[in-house]
Amino acid sequence: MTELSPTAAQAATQTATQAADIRIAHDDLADLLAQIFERHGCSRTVARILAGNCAGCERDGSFSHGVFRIPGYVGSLKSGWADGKAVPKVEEVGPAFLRVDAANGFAQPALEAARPRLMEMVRAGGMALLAIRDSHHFSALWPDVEPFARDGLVALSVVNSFACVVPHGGRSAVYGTNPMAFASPCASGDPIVFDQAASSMANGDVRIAAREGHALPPGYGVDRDGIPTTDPKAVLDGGALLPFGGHKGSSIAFLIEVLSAALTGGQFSFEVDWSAHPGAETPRTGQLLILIDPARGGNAGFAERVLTLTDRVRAAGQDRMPGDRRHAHRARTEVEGIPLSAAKLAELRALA
Ligand code: NDP
Ligand code: PYC
Repeated sequence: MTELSPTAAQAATQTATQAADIRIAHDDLADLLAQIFERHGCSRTVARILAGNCAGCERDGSFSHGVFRIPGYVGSLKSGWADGKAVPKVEEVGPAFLRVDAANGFAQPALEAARPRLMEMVRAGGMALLAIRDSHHFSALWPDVEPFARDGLVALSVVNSFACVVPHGGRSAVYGTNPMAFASPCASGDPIVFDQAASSMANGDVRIAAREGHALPPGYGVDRDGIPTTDPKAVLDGGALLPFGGHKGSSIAFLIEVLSAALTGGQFSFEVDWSAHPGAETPRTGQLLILIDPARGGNAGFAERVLTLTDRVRAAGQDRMPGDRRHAHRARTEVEGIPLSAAKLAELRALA
């Protein structure tokens, strides 16, 4: 097995581009995916939101959460685990605090339902918090935060998933891969956005590595007996990932469980039990989003200040900022189309 290098996302970009037989425009892909979601039980509104989100991941080279995820969405819908017709219930519980009961639906429609009032709150009060519960988040997190930064806001979001990560020094999986995404306006143009799992890598990338026959880097996972392994299949088959950065990543994973589940009223990752729903893959948990209007910080030049910082980081030798790869991928696929293999397109058409 060849080892994944240098990051899972870059390796996947290479593989996807090499395997591409066709190029498809973002809107055409979104239309096709919306047909799949509708066919498998989503309302038109939910189908369009999930399709746009998933096509956006494929467009940006977020392959661990692009079309690769469609069978998992379909599995959750067909098995009755997730409700594609759920109507989110938005409740205002304070001047800057919105709560949404996603009613066993997807997290992205819950965010869309809350968005107008959330924007009014942050414009009026300088900040706003959104707590989503009983929701399924099966995607990258950057699509949730990046649009807010394009509107001049700072955004931070966390979501928990399903138990597949051992706590530092632990023997059994407790945490999900638990991503955190942060977005900030930056005077150079595109916002600065990072979106990263609290685990050594995303579960989706482990699955892609298993499919492609790549070994994981050492120190990323353990097998079902808790023995360190670089075999992605051993990690998936009863094994687990480690948190990134030892005890520090473990504490971040803990924080994300507290904010996404305890605070919102959602389930902890270790409480997700889809055993009665064969084929289900979307974790039923919760999500927290915090928005801040940086103009309230008293610095009218906030975006310039962020640019000053990123310039210094680049000058110090960091060859790219988070989001650079994705934004470059987006710029390229908007011109050339999104690369897809003929086999994947046929699979999607069959599902539609
Ligand atoms: P990566 O490690 O691939 O990337 C994490 C972040 O670091 C990205 O913002 C990336 O930017 C940036 N980055 C990567 N390499 C560099 C570098 N050399 N210099 C500077 N920045 C860099 O992500 P993960 O594997 O941790 O997560 C992958 C995806 O999986 C995320 O989108 C996450 O939301 C998703 N996920 C979703 C879960 C869910 O429950 N819904 C659970 C876990 C993960 P860039 O994007 O430009 O490469
Ligand atoms: O890739 O780790 C992951 C993941 C979990 C839930 C959705 N994506």
